[in-house]
Amino acid sequence: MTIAIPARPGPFQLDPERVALVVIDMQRDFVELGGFGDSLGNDVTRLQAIIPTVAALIGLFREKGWPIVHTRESHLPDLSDCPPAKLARGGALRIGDVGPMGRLLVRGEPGNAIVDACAPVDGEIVIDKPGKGMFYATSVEAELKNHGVSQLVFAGVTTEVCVQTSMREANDRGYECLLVEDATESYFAEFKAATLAMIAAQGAIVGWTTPFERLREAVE
Ligand code: C5J
Repeated sequence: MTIAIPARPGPFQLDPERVALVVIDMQRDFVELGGFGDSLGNDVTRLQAIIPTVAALIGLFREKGWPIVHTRESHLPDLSDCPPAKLARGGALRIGDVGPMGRLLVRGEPGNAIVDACAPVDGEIVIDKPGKGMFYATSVEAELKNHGVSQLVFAGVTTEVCVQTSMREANDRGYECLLVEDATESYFAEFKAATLAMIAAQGAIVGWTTPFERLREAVE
């Protein structure tokens, strides 16, 4: 039986047998001072503000026993999975350069870790992705198939980059997608607002959006 979640542009019919949470890139590299996001001149405090809501959302899915996927944007230490066009762009530091939390966006470095409050626990799926989208060059589609998942609830950072790219990839692959509005954030308030609007526009052309409380109240 599905649960109707009040959402934009209309109710999202959540199926407890088929749903998974996807938490995009809640890494120190994007959220903390000294990381990749900070090196690009961004205000990371905007992203830190959603940590309690993302943690509560993860807690809700754990309580329900529903699958959870965590992603990290990351590259191999030799950067062989980082296209030159991506490597060439950046600010004061580039991908692979050494910052206060180790090499930026490189797997296994301290800055690449997911923040403690949102960290995965045993049994949860962790996907290292070299691109913005979670399906590009990863095993996530096979993992979701194994779990019988066809609906994805999205959270994480940043709204208009890796979250939106992943949602669009998921939408094209037939997943029904719900973005939790206050469990995602951008360095740019106007980009977040525009992304939320364009996702739900035209009858949920990419997916649905809802605040965490509406989701929590509906499923509890
Ligand atoms: C960015 C991301 N913003 N996780 N990555 O470069 O959105």
